[in-house]
Amino acid sequence: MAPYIVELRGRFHTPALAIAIPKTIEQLQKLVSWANDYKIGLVPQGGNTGMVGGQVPKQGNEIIVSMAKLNQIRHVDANGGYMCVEAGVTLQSAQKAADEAGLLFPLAIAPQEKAQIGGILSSNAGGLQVLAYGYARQLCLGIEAVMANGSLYQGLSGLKKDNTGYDLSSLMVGAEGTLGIISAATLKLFPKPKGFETAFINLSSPEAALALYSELIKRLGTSLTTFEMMPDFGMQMQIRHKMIDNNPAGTVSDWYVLAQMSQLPGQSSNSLSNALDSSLKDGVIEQITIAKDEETRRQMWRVREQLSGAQSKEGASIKHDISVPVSAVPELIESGIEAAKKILPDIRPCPFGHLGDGNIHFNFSQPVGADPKAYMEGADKIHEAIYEIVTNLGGSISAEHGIGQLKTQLLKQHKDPVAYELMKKIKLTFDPNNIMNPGKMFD
Ligand code: 2HG
Ligand code: ZN
Repeated sequence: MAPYIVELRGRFHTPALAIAIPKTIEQLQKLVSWANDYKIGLVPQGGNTGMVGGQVPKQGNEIIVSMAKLNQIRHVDANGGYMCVEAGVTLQSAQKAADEAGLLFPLAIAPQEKAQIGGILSSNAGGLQVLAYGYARQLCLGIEAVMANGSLYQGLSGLKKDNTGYDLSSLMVGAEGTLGIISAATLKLFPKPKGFETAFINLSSPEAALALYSELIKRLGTSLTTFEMMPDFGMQMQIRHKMIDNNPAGTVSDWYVLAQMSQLPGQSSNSLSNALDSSLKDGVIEQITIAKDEETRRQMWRVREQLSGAQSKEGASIKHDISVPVSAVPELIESGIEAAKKILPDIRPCPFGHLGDGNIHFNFSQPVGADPKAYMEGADKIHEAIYEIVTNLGGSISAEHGIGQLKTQLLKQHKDPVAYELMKKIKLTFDPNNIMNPGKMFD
């Protein structure tokens, strides 16, 4: 059972009653209908890469439903610009299928070889290219799902327009398996870029990063596909743990930005470099390193993608996956660090992530040499301080990782009360016996 119940963060340890691995949609329907008759909870699971415990049991009497074997690419419609894939298809295989058809499936989260489409949609994942292409819900045209009574909702559609009442597919995307189990989906595809311009940028502060972001968006619009920020602590950790050979920026600075522009067919090249040059002249940034080849481009991406893993090598971390209006990010970071240091002076802040989406992973590594357990026991005070700042800035307590079993209380506290009550009623309507991922989203 271990591969199914042990998750990335090592925070949840509840066993399951059993693991079921359906090979056909009919088997999945029969399993769900049987579970509904006997009121047995089902926990749908994709690549087990979720960060809030949505994909692992909470009570200990649930069956984990692995979607791994429902992994057919049903079809790719290159002219229509979409493809239909089953839930267990990995992100990497979906990207490959699009690529082979001469198109792009732009969702970019790590680890691509593990994360599966069903989990990505159920958790409405975001990632490193939301800026230009949107998050999972915006990349999905429709879904097929097994509902609590075993019936099959057939909402698969290649239609760009379908204005026929409630959009149930959209509702089930991001529902974290609490309304039904997504078994397949139609996904939007995009023109493949002719190439990329990727840069690693040294800068002195989140304010500078925000100024750079606003300049680049003005000049490049949606061809700016990635804008990610990280502190030097993130770089130092990766060097210390030999996860990278060297700093791709060449020199050390307090902060770095990974920016990428996709050269879409018909666009002139080199605009990222031009835009960056002018920010360099204006003194907004300190230095620019442009990836000269594909290997360097990949290295730059790796430094960003490995950050979460690097933090786990550094001991326990207290995490906040939050969003605020983009222009409030510098204030968030400054006040957040100040508040956390007041509580624990040696705490090591590591705020990083999707600045262009206003989504910062406001993580804090334990002080050097501290006892991880004792550190995590003090997490509530830090959470309280950070969530208070987030709320005052009009932000969200979960920007992209969802609610799972980790944030059920926070959801209750922070969601608009009218929305929260309606959400509970929707849950009851879809799943009256509470067999669909029980204890997730709501206690
Ligand atoms: C990322 O952007 C992921 O790297 C993980 O969403 C963030 O570990 C984290 O806090
Ligand atoms: Zn993220």
